[in-house]
Amino acid sequence: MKLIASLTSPYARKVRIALVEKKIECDLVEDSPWAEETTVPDYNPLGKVPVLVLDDGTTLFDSRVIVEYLDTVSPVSRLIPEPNRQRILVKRWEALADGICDAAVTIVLERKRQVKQQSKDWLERQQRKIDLGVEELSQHLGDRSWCNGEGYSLADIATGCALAYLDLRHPDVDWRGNYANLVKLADKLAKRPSFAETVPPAGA
Ligand SMILES: N[C@@H](CCC(=O)N[C@@H](CS)C(=O)NCC(=O)O)C(=O)O
Repeated sequence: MKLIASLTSPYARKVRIALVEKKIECDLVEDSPWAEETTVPDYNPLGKVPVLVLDDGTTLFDSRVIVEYLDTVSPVSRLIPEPNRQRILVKRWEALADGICDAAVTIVLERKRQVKQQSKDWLERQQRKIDLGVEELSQHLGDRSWCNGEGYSLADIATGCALAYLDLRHPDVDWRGNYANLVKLADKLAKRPSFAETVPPAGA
Protein backbone atom coordinates (compact mmCIF):
# COMPACT_ATOMS: atom_id res chain seq x y z
CA MET A 1 0.00 0.00 0.00
CA LYS A 2 1.30 3.47 -0.78
CA LEU A 3 0.12 6.98 -0.02
CA ILE A 4 0.71 9.67 -2.59
CA ALA A 5 0.94 12.94 -0.73
CA SER A 6 2.63 16.27 -0.41
CA LEU A 7 4.17 17.08 2.96
CA THR A 8 2.33 20.38 3.31
CA SER A 9 -1.19 19.21 2.44
CA PRO A 10 -3.45 19.35 5.52
CA TYR A 11 -5.66 16.66 3.97
CA ALA A 12 -2.70 14.35 3.43
CA ARG A 13 -1.50 15.05 6.95
CA LYS A 14 -4.85 13.89 8.30
CA VAL A 15 -4.32 10.57 6.54
CA ARG A 16 -0.69 10.29 7.65
CA ILE A 17 -1.72 10.88 11.26
CA ALA A 18 -4.43 8.24 10.96
CA LEU A 19 -1.86 5.74 9.63
CA VAL A 20 0.40 6.35 12.63
CA GLU A 21 -2.44 6.21 15.16
CA LYS A 22 -3.69 2.97 13.69
CA LYS A 23 -0.19 1.51 13.33
CA ILE A 24 -0.70 0.71 9.65
CA GLU A 25 2.43 0.33 7.51
CA CYS A 26 2.30 2.33 4.30
CA ASP A 27 4.91 3.68 1.90
CA LEU A 28 4.86 7.44 1.45
CA VAL A 29 5.35 8.72 -2.08
CA GLU A 30 5.89 12.47 -2.14
CA ASP A 31 4.36 14.22 -5.13
CA SER A 32 3.28 17.81 -5.57
CA PRO A 33 0.14 18.03 -7.72
CA TRP A 34 1.35 21.43 -8.89
CA ALA A 35 4.69 20.15 -10.26
CA GLU A 36 4.96 19.86 -14.04
CA GLU A 37 6.11 16.23 -13.83
CA THR A 38 3.46 15.18 -11.28
CA THR A 39 2.01 11.68 -11.60
CA VAL A 40 -1.00 12.43 -9.39
CA PRO A 41 -3.50 12.51 -12.33
CA ASP A 42 -2.45 8.91 -13.14
CA TYR A 43 -3.98 7.91 -9.80
CA ASN A 44 -6.69 10.51 -9.28
CA PRO A 45 -8.42 12.15 -12.27
CA LEU A 46 -9.06 15.17 -10.04
CA GLY A 47 -5.29 15.66 -9.76
CA LYS A 48 -5.39 16.03 -5.98
CA VAL A 49 -3.51 14.52 -3.09
CA PRO A 50 -3.80 12.46 -0.98
CA VAL A 51 -4.37 9.23 -2.90
CA LEU A 52 -4.08 5.80 -1.29
CA VAL A 53 -3.04 3.03 -3.68
CA LEU A 54 -3.97 -0.41 -2.37
CA ASP A 55 -1.84 -3.50 -3.03
CA ASP A 56 -4.27 -4.64 -5.76
CA GLY A 57 -3.93 -1.26 -7.51
CA THR A 58 -7.25 0.18 -6.33
CA THR A 59 -6.94 3.92 -5.77
CA LEU A 60 -8.79 5.68 -2.98
CA PHE A 61 -9.42 9.41 -2.65
CA ASP A 62 -10.24 11.83 -1.10
CA SER A 63 -8.86 12.10 2.44
CA ARG A 64 -12.25 11.47 4.06
CA VAL A 65 -12.74 8.25 2.10
CA ILE A 66 -9.18 7.14 2.87
CA VAL A 67 -9.44 7.76 6.62
CA GLU A 68 -12.76 5.94 6.81
CA TYR A 69 -11.22 3.01 4.93
CA LEU A 70 -8.19 2.90 7.24
CA ASP A 71 -10.40 3.04 10.30
CA THR A 72 -12.36 0.00 9.17
CA VAL A 73 -9.42 -2.18 8.05
CA SER A 74 -7.86 -2.15 11.52
CA PRO A 75 -9.61 -2.15 14.90
CA VAL A 76 -6.57 -0.47 16.53
CA SER A 77 -7.41 3.02 17.92
CA ARG A 78 -10.85 3.57 16.44
CA LEU A 79 -10.98 7.13 15.09
CA ILE A 80 -14.64 7.18 14.02
CA PRO A 81 -17.11 6.00 16.68
CA GLU A 82 -19.57 3.32 15.58
CA PRO A 83 -22.86 4.63 17.05
CA ASN A 84 -24.51 6.54 14.23
CA ARG A 85 -25.01 9.87 15.97
CA GLN A 86 -21.43 9.98 17.30
CA ARG A 87 -20.10 8.92 13.90
CA ILE A 88 -22.01 11.64 12.07
CA LEU A 89 -20.96 14.31 14.56
CA VAL A 90 -17.31 13.35 14.10
CA LYS A 91 -17.77 13.49 10.32
CA ARG A 92 -19.33 16.94 10.75
CA TRP A 93 -16.25 18.11 12.64
CA GLU A 94 -14.14 16.76 9.81
CA ALA A 95 -16.27 18.56 7.20
CA LEU A 96 -15.91 21.83 9.11
CA ALA A 97 -12.15 21.50 9.58
CA ASP A 98 -11.65 20.44 5.95
CA GLY A 99 -13.85 23.34 4.84
CA ILE A 100 -11.57 25.75 6.69
CA CYS A 101 -8.63 24.17 4.84
CA ASP A 102 -10.49 24.51 1.50
CA ALA A 103 -10.89 28.26 2.09
CA ALA A 104 -7.30 28.61 3.32
CA VAL A 105 -5.92 26.79 0.25
CA THR A 106 -8.12 28.87 -2.06
CA ILE A 107 -6.66 32.07 -0.60
CA VAL A 108 -3.11 30.77 -1.06
CA LEU A 109 -3.85 30.02 -4.73
CA GLU A 110 -5.60 33.35 -5.35
CA ARG A 111 -2.66 35.22 -3.85
CA LYS A 112 -0.32 33.47 -6.29
CA ARG A 113 -2.06 35.22 -9.19
CA GLN A 114 -0.91 38.62 -10.37
CA VAL A 115 -2.14 41.27 -7.93
CA LYS A 116 -4.34 42.93 -10.57
CA GLN A 117 -6.05 39.58 -11.29
CA GLN A 118 -6.84 38.86 -7.66
CA SER A 119 -10.43 39.34 -6.55
CA LYS A 120 -10.81 41.21 -3.27
CA ASP A 121 -14.41 39.96 -2.90
CA TRP A 122 -13.35 36.37 -3.44
CA LEU A 123 -10.53 36.66 -0.92
CA GLU A 124 -12.88 38.23 1.63
CA ARG A 125 -15.48 35.51 1.06
CA GLN A 126 -12.88 32.79 1.75
CA GLN A 127 -11.54 34.68 4.77
CA ARG A 128 -15.06 34.79 6.25
CA LYS A 129 -15.30 31.02 5.96
CA ILE A 130 -12.07 30.68 7.90
CA ASP A 131 -13.06 33.18 10.59
CA LEU A 132 -16.57 31.79 11.14
CA GLY A 133 -15.31 28.22 10.85
CA VAL A 134 -12.65 28.68 13.52
CA GLU A 135 -15.16 30.43 15.77
CA GLU A 136 -17.48 27.44 15.42
CA LEU A 137 -14.66 25.01 16.20
CA SER A 138 -14.01 26.90 19.41
CA GLN A 139 -17.69 27.16 20.39
CA HIS A 140 -18.27 23.46 19.82
CA LEU A 141 -15.17 22.46 21.73
CA GLY A 142 -16.17 24.56 24.73
CA ASP A 143 -14.36 23.32 27.81
CA ARG A 144 -14.21 19.69 26.74
CA SER A 145 -10.92 17.83 26.48
CA TRP A 146 -11.63 16.44 23.02
CA CYS A 147 -13.73 17.67 20.10
CA ASN A 148 -16.19 14.81 20.23
CA GLY A 149 -16.32 14.80 24.01
CA GLU A 150 -16.04 11.02 24.23
CA GLY A 151 -12.31 10.82 23.65
CA TYR A 152 -9.70 11.33 20.95
CA SER A 153 -11.13 10.88 17.45
CA LEU A 154 -10.87 11.90 13.82
CA ALA A 155 -12.54 15.18 14.86
CA ASP A 156 -9.40 16.12 16.82
CA ILE A 157 -7.11 15.04 13.98
CA ALA A 158 -9.00 17.12 11.40
CA THR A 159 -9.19 20.13 13.73
CA GLY A 160 -5.48 19.89 14.61
CA CYS A 161 -4.51 19.67 10.92
CA ALA A 162 -6.65 22.68 9.98
CA LEU A 163 -5.27 24.87 12.79
CA ALA A 164 -1.70 23.85 11.97
CA TYR A 165 -2.30 24.69 8.31
CA LEU A 166 -3.47 28.16 9.35
CA ASP A 167 -0.23 28.56 11.32
CA LEU A 168 1.74 27.47 8.25
CA ARG A 169 0.06 29.54 5.54
CA HIS A 170 -2.03 32.17 7.36
CA PRO A 171 -0.09 33.44 10.37
CA ASP A 172 -2.29 36.56 10.11
CA VAL A 173 -5.28 34.55 11.40
CA ASP A 174 -4.91 35.09 15.14
CA TRP A 175 -6.78 32.02 16.35
CA ARG A 176 -4.20 31.55 19.10
CA GLY A 177 -4.92 35.03 20.45
CA ASN A 178 -8.69 34.59 20.29
CA TYR A 179 -9.48 31.02 21.28
CA ALA A 180 -7.65 29.69 24.34
CA ASN A 181 -9.54 26.37 24.23
CA LEU A 182 -8.28 25.68 20.68
CA VAL A 183 -4.73 26.54 21.76
CA LYS A 184 -4.98 24.04 24.62
CA LEU A 185 -6.25 21.34 22.25
CA ALA A 186 -3.66 22.09 19.53
CA ASP A 187 -0.79 22.07 22.03
CA LYS A 188 -1.94 18.74 23.42
CA LEU A 189 -2.28 17.27 19.92
CA ALA A 190 1.17 18.53 18.90
CA LYS A 191 2.71 16.31 21.59
CA ARG A 192 1.28 13.13 20.10
CA PRO A 193 3.87 11.19 18.05
CA SER A 194 1.45 11.09 15.09
CA PHE A 195 1.34 14.89 14.95
CA ALA A 196 5.03 15.37 15.78
CA GLU A 197 6.10 12.99 12.98
CA THR A 198 4.00 14.74 10.35
CA VAL A 199 4.92 18.39 10.89
CA PRO A 200 5.55 20.00 7.46
CA PRO A 201 9.28 20.48 6.81
CA ALA A 202 10.73 23.86 7.75
CA GLY A 203 10.53 26.37 4.91
CA ALA A 204 7.89 24.33 3.03
N1 LIG B 1 -11.22 17.17 -0.47
C1 LIG B 1 -9.88 16.74 -0.83
C2 LIG B 1 -9.00 17.97 -1.00
C3 LIG B 1 -7.63 17.58 -1.55
C4 LIG B 1 -6.87 18.80 -2.06
O1 LIG B 1 -7.46 19.82 -2.43
N2 LIG B 1 -5.53 18.67 -2.12
C5 LIG B 1 -4.72 19.73 -2.64
C6 LIG B 1 -3.39 19.78 -1.91
S1 LIG B 1 -3.57 20.53 -0.35
C7 LIG B 1 -4.44 19.41 -4.11
O2 LIG B 1 -4.01 18.32 -4.38
N3 LIG B 1 -4.64 20.38 -5.01
C8 LIG B 1 -4.34 20.23 -6.38
C9 LIG B 1 -5.41 20.77 -7.27
O3 LIG B 1 -6.43 21.30 -6.75
O4 LIG B 1 -5.27 20.65 -8.49
C10 LIG B 1 -9.34 15.80 0.24
O5 LIG B 1 -9.85 15.84 1.37
O6 LIG B 1 -8.47 14.97 -0.05
